[in-house]
Amino acid sequence: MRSLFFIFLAIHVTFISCSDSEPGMEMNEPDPMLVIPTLSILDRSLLEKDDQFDMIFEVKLSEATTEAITVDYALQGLTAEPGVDFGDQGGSFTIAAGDTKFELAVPILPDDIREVEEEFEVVLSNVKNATVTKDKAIGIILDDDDETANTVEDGYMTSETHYGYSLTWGDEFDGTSLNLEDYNFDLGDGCPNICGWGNNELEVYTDKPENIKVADGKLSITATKSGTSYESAKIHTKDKQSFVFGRIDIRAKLPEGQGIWPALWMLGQNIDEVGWPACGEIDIMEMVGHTPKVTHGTAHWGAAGGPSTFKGASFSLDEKFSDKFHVFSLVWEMNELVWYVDETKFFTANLATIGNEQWRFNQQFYLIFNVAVGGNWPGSPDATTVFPQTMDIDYVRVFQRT
Ligand SMILES: [Ca+2]
Ligand SMILES: [Ca+2]
Ligand SMILES: [Ca+2]
Repeated sequence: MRSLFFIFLAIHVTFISCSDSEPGMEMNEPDPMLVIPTLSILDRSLLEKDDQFDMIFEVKLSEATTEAITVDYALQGLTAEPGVDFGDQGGSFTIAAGDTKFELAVPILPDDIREVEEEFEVVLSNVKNATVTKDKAIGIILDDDDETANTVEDGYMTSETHYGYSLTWGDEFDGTSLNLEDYNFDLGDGCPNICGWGNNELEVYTDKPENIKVADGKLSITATKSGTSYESAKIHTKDKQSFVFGRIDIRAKLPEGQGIWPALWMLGQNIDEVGWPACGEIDIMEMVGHTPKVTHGTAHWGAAGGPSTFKGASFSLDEKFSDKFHVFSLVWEMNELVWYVDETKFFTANLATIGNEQWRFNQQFYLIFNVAVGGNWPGSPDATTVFPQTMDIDYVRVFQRT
């Protein structure tokens, strides 16, 4: 409203000045009073550091003008917490007449906790004497802390709450049996529909306590060997618990050895309608047991019937994933998947890198936990493989943005 009034005033002044001088002389010269620049604020991404510092957001004008430009701004926590991760004051600022930019400083507050990357938003409003082309900027705080503060005796531990999220569903495995309101078993060897579970795997899945149990606050899935046959377990939450977007934390200690293939993964809830891999697959964690210090995160997609196209990355530790618990996290937004181990980011898949036609990940997915034996990727167990082999899961927590 006020800028409209200003334009009206400027035109009025021009009109009067024209009438007071020679016609045609000043009409060709731009009147500086008429310049209404466009204003934008740029996104910013910086390491957290150990001491407080200012994250500088550049506010740019398309050109200088003779009027000062005043702007109000507010800071909003998305996954970064106001007053904890960044200074939470808003306010106003002025771009002096003749200047084309302003540096807006937002204090970034340090801590010693390892975290996933955190976001806040700078929102501009009530801009006078400029039109606005971009009135919001995302500030990303990249973590630079080591794992020490988040490490307990048996491994890495994530917080029970995350700012900007609420817990949608989870399982701490504090009972004495699997809650069948949340999970289904896959049983057998996959035959006749998908013998070897699509990968020429060797195991037969059971629901026997030797292969799957809930005790001591953990879900344990154990691969066993009897003669030349192998038994293990596989559970999933299809039609019972499915999700779209959020942060998923799974704390697990992995098995190891040639031919052992633990996985914490997801499939599109629409798999029965569209088939695999058209439904999409998100492998939050896979490991092949002959490389026990390396896990993998992967996204798969493709036409029904396969083969799948995929993109992923691996994450390596100095120690074996079977030594201690680690937390495998997926931070999943519209058009973006980000994989973490112990809150260290190691892979991002997004619309830009996978492509709009191929993106299957803006829909409901369900969770799957299993330990396979043998198969195309790891190959068969050999004389070095020790049985039984167990994957312990301490918790699975699904958080969604509030
Ligand atoms: Ca922080
Ligand atoms: Ca930190
Ligand atoms: Ca637990």
